Amino acid sequence: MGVLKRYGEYLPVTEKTPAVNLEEGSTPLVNLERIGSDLGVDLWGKLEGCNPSGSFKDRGMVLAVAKALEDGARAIVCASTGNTSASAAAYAAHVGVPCYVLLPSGKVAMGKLAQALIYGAHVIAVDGNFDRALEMAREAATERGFAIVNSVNPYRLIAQRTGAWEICEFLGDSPNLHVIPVGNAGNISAYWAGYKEFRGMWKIKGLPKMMGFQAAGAAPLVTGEPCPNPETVATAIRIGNPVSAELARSAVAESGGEFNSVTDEEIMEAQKILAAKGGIFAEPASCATLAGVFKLKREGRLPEGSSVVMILTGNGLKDPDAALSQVGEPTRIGGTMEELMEVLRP
Ligand code: AN7
Repeated sequence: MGVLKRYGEYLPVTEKTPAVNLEEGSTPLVNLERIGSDLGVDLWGKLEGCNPSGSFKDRGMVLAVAKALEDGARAIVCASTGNTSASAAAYAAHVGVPCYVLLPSGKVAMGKLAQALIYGAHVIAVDGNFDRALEMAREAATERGFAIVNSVNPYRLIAQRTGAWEICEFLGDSPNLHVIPVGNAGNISAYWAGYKEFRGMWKIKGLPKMMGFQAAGAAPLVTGEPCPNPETVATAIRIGNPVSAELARSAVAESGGEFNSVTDEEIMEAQKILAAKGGIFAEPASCATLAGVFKLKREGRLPEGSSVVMILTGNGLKDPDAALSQVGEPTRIGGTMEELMEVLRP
């Protein structure tokens, strides 16, 4: 029913806030039995790729855009590795407000670029990485009086907490481990706040350990210092200087969790396994979660029987190039039944 409608009473929504709604949120939480039983855990995937623009960004964007409208903003602006721009462009189009998006040139997955363009945003390709594009977007917002809808906008993280509430409502408790990809570090911070708040309001017993996974080539929270030239196949999390680093550090420390990194090879292998043994096609950044769970298992640090929720942040269809680069070709045949029978072997 949309995040503002389902959770409006727990969000900063007033009678003046426009009821923006693309039916975001309420995403499936799927039990991944085949993969989980191999690992000896109760493994769940939260399918954030089922949101209207195909990523978790819609949860927070709906409130950020509603508040921008309420405040009379003339336009919205963001920098993005792809998903924020797709989401901002979608909501801007839905409500009819101009949208400017700054993207690191050549480093955004094809589906996300197509989304921003088809939704009618002004798309600006910046010769620089995401971190630089974000600095520029922030300055431009101040200069022009536009609403910035990156996660420096507090409404984004406030509404992203709803993901944690949905998980707790569905499971009847929090999971033991919350496994999540980390880029700009907003989502892990929002989930932690969400779990703590849910415990206060609805009296669940536990809180999860927050396990944040970064790509090895863009892992500032693992190394402890900004990464000037982030590089990874998981372009969504190709971020060297996370805005919400401090909040994320507290989330991990308070929960007794950790930051860790996974290589591009591990990410792509996990993407294949999630698809071929789970029936879920998630984009590479999202698959840092399963790669991380495998890593914990290899290191003997995945407690037997624990409940593990992975936040599968974005839809695999956004980045078909990444998937195609690691699978074989279709089996080609002419149009005869003989040839078909030849290849239909068990
Ligand atoms: C699929 O779109 O930063 O740690 O500009 O698209 O909250 O930043 C995307 C981030 C994980 C990391 N998974 O979340 C952007 C952008 C996917 C993402 C992340 C992103 P944060």
